[in-house]
Amino acid sequence: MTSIRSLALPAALLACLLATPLLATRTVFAADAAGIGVEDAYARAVPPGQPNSAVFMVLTNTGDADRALVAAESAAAETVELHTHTMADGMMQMRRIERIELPVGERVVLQPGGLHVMLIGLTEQLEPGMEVPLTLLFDDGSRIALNAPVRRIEPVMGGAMHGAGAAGHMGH
Ligand SMILES: [Cu+2]
Repeated sequence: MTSIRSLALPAALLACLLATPLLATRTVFAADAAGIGVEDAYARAVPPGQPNSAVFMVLTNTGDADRALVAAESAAAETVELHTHTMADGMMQMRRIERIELPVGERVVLQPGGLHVMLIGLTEQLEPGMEVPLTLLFDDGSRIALNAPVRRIEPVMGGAMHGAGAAGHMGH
């Protein structure tokens, strides 16, 4: 099976990513790009036939200005959107948002049941052991490229995932 990783990044950038674990923290590398640290990025493994998935991570604004994540790109999906979960009519629902605010000094957690980077129309089934290439775009025009390892994630919001009309969005 072809790994999504093979779709990925220019050699120089890939070398940089591979070198990252040698640094004290991943934040050191990412902050070079945008004053934003990216930690613990991972993508949700999906069963066969599931066309969508999501990527989660922790973003820390280590710079001196408020920032926002305004878009993301990935070769792993036809469409990539920024999403959050909100309560509507007593039910937790996912919806698209324009940006994820990253105030100075704050740590913003993208996690199941909350903020996430939505992968819509997967180009390949995501299985543990694979990595999803992802580029984050910020409001100052800067970008951070990373590879998010695929992990199996147990549903954490059991009840919320079973709402009517949520079938297409199960598990995010
Ligand atoms: Cu979503």
